[in-house]
Amino acid sequence: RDPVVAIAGVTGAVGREFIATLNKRGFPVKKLKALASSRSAGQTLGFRGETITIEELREDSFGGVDIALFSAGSSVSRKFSPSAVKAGAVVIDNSSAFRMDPNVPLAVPEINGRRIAEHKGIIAVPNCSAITALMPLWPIHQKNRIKRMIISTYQAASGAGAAAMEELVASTRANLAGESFTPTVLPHPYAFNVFNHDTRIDPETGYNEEETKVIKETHKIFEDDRIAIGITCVRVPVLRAHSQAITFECEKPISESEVRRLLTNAPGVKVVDDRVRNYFPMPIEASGQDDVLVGRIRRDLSDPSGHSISLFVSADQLLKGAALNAIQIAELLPERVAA
Ligand code: 11C
Repeated sequence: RDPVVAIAGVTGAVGREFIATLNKRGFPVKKLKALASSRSAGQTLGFRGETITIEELREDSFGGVDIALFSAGSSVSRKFSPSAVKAGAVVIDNSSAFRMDPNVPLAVPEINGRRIAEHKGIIAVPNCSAITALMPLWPIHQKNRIKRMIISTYQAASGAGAAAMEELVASTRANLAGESFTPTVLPHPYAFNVFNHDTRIDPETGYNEEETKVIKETHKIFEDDRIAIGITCVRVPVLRAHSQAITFECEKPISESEVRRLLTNAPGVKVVDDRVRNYFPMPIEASGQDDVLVGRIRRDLSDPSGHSISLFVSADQLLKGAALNAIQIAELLPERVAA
């Protein structure tokens, strides 16, 4: 039978994309439960011709729910996921709450979809910067182990939520009108600016939490703790797609044409690499697309040994970085596949 699906955090930027993605992929839903904080309870939303009233997320919200999609931050996931699991639901969690738990699969279907069947009630969606980097790196890593990678991110407002997206628009408008604007969501002025990712910096290492997450999650997803990773994560004034400059070093020599061939055949990846037209991945084009765009495929000239390649990547943070990856996981649940 078709599953009863609950969305916790339905009014957030990812929550809205859960609904759009369920519809776009024709995911069968017997009944949708829309859950959010008490602030949004009582509001309504349309789903497949029905009007659904948003209910307050509570411990007893999950009776009869088969699949619970969570995207309301890690403290909400920590508080309410156990009740969902106890009620018999499979939780697909977009937060960082359970990602490093050895009992929780950290899944990108194109990379380690086979891990989904091992779940014990919770499956975690990786951090969006990790998904964006690993989608194009995986097909290469399978053929020629990547032993080192250096990533610089250009992260969009959507990663900090719907309120940050609104702050980017409002602060840009104010800036253009010559008015002052005091940020309340992000720690620094956002319009016409670039700043260090807005997570806590480890005072010892100098790395922000986003960077640390990408390192740890890459090791878990690729099941290879020896990969050396250098990373710098910053926020740029873009609405919803993350970009990254990536340089990686393989164990054996690798050519540009081999990388282009592997990426052309990779599921969920689209090569956009036109040197004549100077046309490469751009967040404005990645926005709204399911595929991770990859281009600027070229030799890393700092490594004359021919083991290293550089890339530029853009992917919709709200789709492959979050909602789409979660729904792809739901599509592969053994409970569903068997039904
Ligand atoms: C950002 N990647 O762009 C973050 C958002 O670990 O799930 C998601 C944080 C996480 O700020």
